[in-house]
Amino acid sequence: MIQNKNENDKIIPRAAVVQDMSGFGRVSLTEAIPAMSAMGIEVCPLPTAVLSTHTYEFKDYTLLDLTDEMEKIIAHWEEIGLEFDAVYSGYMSSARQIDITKRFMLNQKKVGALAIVDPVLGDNALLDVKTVYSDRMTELIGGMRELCEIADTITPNLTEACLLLEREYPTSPLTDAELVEILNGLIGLGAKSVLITSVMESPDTMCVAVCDGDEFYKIDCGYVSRPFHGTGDLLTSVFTGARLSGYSVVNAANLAVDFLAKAIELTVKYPRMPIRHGVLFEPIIRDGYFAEKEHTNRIKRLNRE
Ligand code: PXL
Repeated sequence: MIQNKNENDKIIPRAAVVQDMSGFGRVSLTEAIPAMSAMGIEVCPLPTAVLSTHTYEFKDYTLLDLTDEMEKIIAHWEEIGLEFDAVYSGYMSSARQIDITKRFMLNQKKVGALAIVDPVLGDNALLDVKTVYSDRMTELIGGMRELCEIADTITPNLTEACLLLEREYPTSPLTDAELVEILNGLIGLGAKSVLITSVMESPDTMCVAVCDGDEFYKIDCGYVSRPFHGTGDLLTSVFTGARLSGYSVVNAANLAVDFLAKAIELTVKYPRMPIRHGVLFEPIIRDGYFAEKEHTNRIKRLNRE
């Protein structure tokens, strides 16, 4: 029953973000909330779990699973008739969480919400047989494929793209033709558009590959030879914020990549900052990045032949 119709009198776009809240380390909600709020989006967190830190290079972190609570939160939101302009999902710890998220997304899609899925499964070519073929991983990969089926946009990194398509992780930089093949494979899972992150174009250039319908692009990331943690969550957060602000898929991807490039440029000025602390994005927001009218255009067309 709708208790108060005004609940849906939106002045700015409203997004539900289905992710964990990791207290320290800059991932998931601690990135999505500040970044998207700074873009003028109302962010409504649907927390999947509360952790003391994220799980990369931290031992003995605490984790409170909120799967049961997710169902109650959704039930209350539905009871008050809340409608979202986007539902955006990221890291998920079980097939049941994915299933709950899928049902919520499908309901919100009926009222016009964009469904944006970051199929978080792993990174850095983490394709060793034991991890990939564990029961849990098989379940997660299957669940993520189902989410990809109903998504408007998916944003896997190259490792996740290979897991979703059951492809070997490439041992050398991909040609444009190979990239088109992988993008088409992912589109085949059901999404309308795809962003693949962490794609090596040559030994020292990295890009985000984009497919929107039958248009293919590469967005130049620059390249720094060390890992950065939590960047996938920031990228999808800014992408979602930009889509809700009226940007096309490729322009939203460009904004997200450019924002990350600025955060990485600042982070590398502090070489003693541990990788697990993530990237310094807060000063970029403080300095008004999203209020600037012009951002660097990093878009190149992908050669389809
Ligand atoms: O998407 C990154 C991420 C999110 N949430 C948790 C994580 C990680 C990556 O390490 O551990 C809890």
